[in-house]
Amino acid sequence: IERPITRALISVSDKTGLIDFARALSTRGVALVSTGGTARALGEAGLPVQDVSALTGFPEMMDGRVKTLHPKVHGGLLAIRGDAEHAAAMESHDIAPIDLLVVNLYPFEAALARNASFDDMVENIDVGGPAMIRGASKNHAFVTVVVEPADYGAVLVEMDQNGGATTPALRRRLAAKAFSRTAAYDAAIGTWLSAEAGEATPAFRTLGGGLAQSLRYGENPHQSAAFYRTAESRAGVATAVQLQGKELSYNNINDTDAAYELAAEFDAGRAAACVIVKHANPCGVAEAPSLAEAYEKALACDPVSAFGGIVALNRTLDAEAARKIVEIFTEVIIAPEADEEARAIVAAKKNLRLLVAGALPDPRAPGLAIRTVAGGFLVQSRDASVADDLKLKVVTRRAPSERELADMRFAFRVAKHVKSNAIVYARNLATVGIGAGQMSRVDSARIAARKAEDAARAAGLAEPLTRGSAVASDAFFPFADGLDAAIEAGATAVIQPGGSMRDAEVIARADQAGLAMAFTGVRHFRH
Ligand code: 93A
Repeated sequence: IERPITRALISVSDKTGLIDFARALSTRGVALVSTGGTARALGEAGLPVQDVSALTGFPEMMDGRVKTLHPKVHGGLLAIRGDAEHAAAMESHDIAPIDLLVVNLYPFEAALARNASFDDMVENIDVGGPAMIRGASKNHAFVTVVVEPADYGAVLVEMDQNGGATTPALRRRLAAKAFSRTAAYDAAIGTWLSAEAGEATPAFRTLGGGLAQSLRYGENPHQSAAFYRTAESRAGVATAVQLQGKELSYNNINDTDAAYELAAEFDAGRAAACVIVKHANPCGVAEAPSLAEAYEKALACDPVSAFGGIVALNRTLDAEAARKIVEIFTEVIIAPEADEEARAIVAAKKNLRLLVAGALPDPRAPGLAIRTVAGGFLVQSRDASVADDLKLKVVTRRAPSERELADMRFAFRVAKHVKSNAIVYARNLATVGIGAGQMSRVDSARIAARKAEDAARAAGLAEPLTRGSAVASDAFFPFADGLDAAIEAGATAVIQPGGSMRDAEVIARADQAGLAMAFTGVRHFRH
């Protein structure tokens, strides 16, 4: 049998719904105890209420900093009902049980939102409220704790159904909510004070991180920025050693990360690979027997965009590759290592940043990806699906040739790292046209083909390298028109996740054009 609620302590800053709730309690025979402002509001509404200072025998003092911090309050909340010793302590110190605690805290978050002064913020740090909430929540076996007006109704409903008592289930649920509330409240205070102290926020510390670098500015000069490391010791831009060059900027770091994560998708034991990135998208990617050849092939894809790009390699930077890379303006080179000769060649370009990461990150490793949204953030597991591991399902009458198959996997590997909608044409293990970040897939396909035409013209080729290429799409073709654009560009093989309502239509179009097409069953959206 649960004990009915006989006495409630109410101390609320947000007085929404207060009077109705207090009246309902009072009508049900619950005695009310309250702090200054709350007691005044109840009194004005004609409700019988005992002032907490009358209960404690102390006036509220120090501007209200000390009002409920007293054994008569905390003893009443924390005493184990039915325990002989606790009962004796209550008896000898004249402590009466408090069965229901109704508290909402000083509006610290609201003060933060209105940009209050430092002193104002400090005054808005509630001490007695959280102390009572913690006490009542710890003792939820007997005490009901309510930290927001939204729960007033549920308490009354249960009281009416249970002879004036709440159920253990409700008390537990409310206690859990109460601890979450004080945790969030303290986190807000901690974050605010950390910022005031010029430190990393607790959120970053929770990730085990620390400040890696204060940045001159963010994506744009009017934005402030900093670079933090997490405890995750993934090889990459955050853990790499910068051997030379200007300080890294926000955009450099972002682009270098994009480039190196893609470079790491290429097994260094199989071939040398080079990735050139601009604005976080690859503008040229290639595999070849040597890094120098891979760089040349990657550069040929889109030499216009590659100017001022980031170059990422999957093997130790050697002299031959270094000589080629320094021929055009490059912002950053990142590789697992750089040999002595290569370092000397790069040294001639004083501003060029050279980073060695020590290793390639494992593309299959688990990890988190985080991004902010207004008022919150999104967390997801890394996209750890690797092209080599995919079981391809050929859906066309014609199966791809070995060469096509190699280019298909290559193109899909790259497409994973291109902003959606992504279309990637590849031939001979090099990208020949990349369409990124368009709102329609057909636009991406057309842009990629057009870029290939431009590259061919610049190189004096008779026809664009998309002729005889494999094309990858990061997600299914919703309509056949995206495929039409690829057919027009001369692609002979297609790799895509499949799964569209119109797959049959798309497959029929591929068959009609004599294309080989395979489904991966895996989508690679990237935004
Ligand atoms: O300054 S406090 O940390 N010291 C206290 O002892 C104390 N007890 C309750 N703030 C304290 N409170 C808070 O006062 C409550 O959490 C509530 O937010 C507020 C209600 O004050 P009033 O009833 O005077 O409006």
